[in-house]
Amino acid sequence: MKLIIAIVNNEDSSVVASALTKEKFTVTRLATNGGFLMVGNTTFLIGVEDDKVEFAKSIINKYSQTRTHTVPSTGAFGMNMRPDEPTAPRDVSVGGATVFVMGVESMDKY
Ligand code: 2BA
Repeated sequence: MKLIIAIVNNEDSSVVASALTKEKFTVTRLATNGGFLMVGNTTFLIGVEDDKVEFAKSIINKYSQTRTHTVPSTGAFGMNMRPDEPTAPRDVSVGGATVFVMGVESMDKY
């Protein structure tokens, strides 16, 4: 068994969750924040049998889009923690999803 940890843009999270549950995957959604942009995203925890990992990843990939996020010139972001040193606005590419796959030693439900 594997645990998929998938970080998905909030704008894609509902459609990703729907597509996964439609295919009988069980998912947990966590409300998370990126450390760089410090904006909300969604982290999915998905426990899957080994032979279903690629199928789950293909669904996440299908519904997760790449977007451009403009970082303003203030210092309130991870890239520039000093408000007295403003930087020029810049565009950052975000996503699609960032996906980790981890081995699971055991899974129990009590
Ligand atoms: P954030 O940390 O807010 O990062 C948003 C986007 O900013 C990233 O998009 C990347 O293009 C850029 N970025 C992040 N850290 C950077 C840095 N130190 N210098 C320059 N640019 C940087 P994605 O790579 O698509 O990541 C989207 C979100 O996925 C991230 O939000 C974070 O929440 C998560 N993530 C990505 N890679 C991760 C990793 N290795 N470990 C844990 N979380 C990760």
